[in-house]
Amino acid sequence: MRLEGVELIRLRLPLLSPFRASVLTMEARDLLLLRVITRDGEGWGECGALPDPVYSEEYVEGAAHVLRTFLVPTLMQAGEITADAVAPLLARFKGHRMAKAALEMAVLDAELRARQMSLAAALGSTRDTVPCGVSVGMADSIPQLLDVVAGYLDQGYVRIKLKIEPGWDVEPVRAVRECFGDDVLLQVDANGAYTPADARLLARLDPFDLLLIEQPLDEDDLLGHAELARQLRTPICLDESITSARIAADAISLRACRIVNIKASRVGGYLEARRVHDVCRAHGVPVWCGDMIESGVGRAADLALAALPGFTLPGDTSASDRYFRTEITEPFLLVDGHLPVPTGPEIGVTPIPERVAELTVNRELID
Ligand code: OSB
Ligand code: MG
Repeated sequence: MRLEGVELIRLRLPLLSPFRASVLTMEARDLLLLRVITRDGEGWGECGALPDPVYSEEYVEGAAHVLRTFLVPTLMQAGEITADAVAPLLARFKGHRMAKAALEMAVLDAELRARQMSLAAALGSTRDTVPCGVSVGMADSIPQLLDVVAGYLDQGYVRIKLKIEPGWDVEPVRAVRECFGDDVLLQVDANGAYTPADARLLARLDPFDLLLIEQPLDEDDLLGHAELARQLRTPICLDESITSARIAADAISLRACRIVNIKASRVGGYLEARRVHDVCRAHGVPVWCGDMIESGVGRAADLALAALPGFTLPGDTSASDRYFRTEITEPFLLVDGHLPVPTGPEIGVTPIPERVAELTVNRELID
């Protein structure tokens, strides 16, 4: 297909409750959607970048800039393209994986629509539904945290992830274990808030039988994670550090992690995410699907990814009402702790024009 134009759509989706992690507090999700226009139809992509460069170095305004200035013009000048060709065509531009991922996703969506094929089928996914966990932000007090966790367990979420940082780690974990018992699947995510000197503190989490501790150290500290792994019983899972299939292979060889969180946006797209999955599966390393507080567009594609056979742990792919009052697609509803894998052609959903219009801050057409 040939790209005739790309629309950058900036949305602001108010969150039902603020989300707090070591690196951010968010009250509304400011996000970037992409709509590619081709002669054969349109395609949608969502950019994982947050408004500020606090999770990774990318941010919404930066992603819009690199798309507008380099990535979109390169694809538009390339003539006939396929989704497989997007990453190689953009490879001479360094980094900017989330911006690239959004563009590849939109091209992939358009291609799958034209071929009447689902993303799940294209990726080789094997399940119809995906078990879902929920990521619980830091609270102002332990009783408030316990209320929030109780609510999610009532709704049927099959796994709880607590955001932690120094000063909010052992006590919240202990309180959740004491209140809800040892059977709850429980894990923690530090977003890099600790240093190698915190090994003894982090070892105090070992008695609580956590599934994993996610990204305790800085993203570029693979050796530090390997050293820390030798001092902890809790398995280390990497999120921010894993930016490609090659880095995943390196991290596994170095024994820096025993589990990998896969976010397509962080690794440059769903096609690379599939390769990260394949590398991990070949090494017997379990993976699960992360989330960037995405709208229904990203969620639909994430569910297709999370239906691959190596995704043996519940992901952060929560239902639409975990995040938003207004979802821009048909909402994803939790049934028995699971979400359905979209079966329709393309990534499985189409944004509802009125909803998009209602939440749009800015639209820009590149043609
Ligand atoms: O580290 O997984 C993370 C949100 C923003 C940035 C980073 C992360 C997260 C989450 C969100 O944990 C999980 C969710 O969508 O519930
Ligand atoms: Mg994380």
